[in-house]
Amino acid sequence: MSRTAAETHIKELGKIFDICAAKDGDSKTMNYNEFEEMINTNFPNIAKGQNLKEMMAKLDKDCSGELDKTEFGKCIGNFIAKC
Ligand SMILES: [Ca+2]
Ligand SMILES: [Ca+2]
Repeated sequence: MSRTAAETHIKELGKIFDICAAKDGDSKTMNYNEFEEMINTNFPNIAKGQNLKEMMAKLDKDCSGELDKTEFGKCIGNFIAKC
């Protein structure tokens, strides 16, 4: 069965994480600089006017200082809720 449009979009979002998180050589987690660049490059309209530091702090559930893919998923979930 070929991939649906929805599945393709989900896959693309995962790819965005992989590409942005890999900037510092560790593609498993996204540090603040990577997060900021990811938002500014990919979600400038949706995230407009938001405090990115606060946003990241809220998403970072395990307080590791970086976002893993699950935490990134919550970020996307928040965006969907706002759309
Ligand atoms: Ca990284
Ligand atoms: Ca984390």
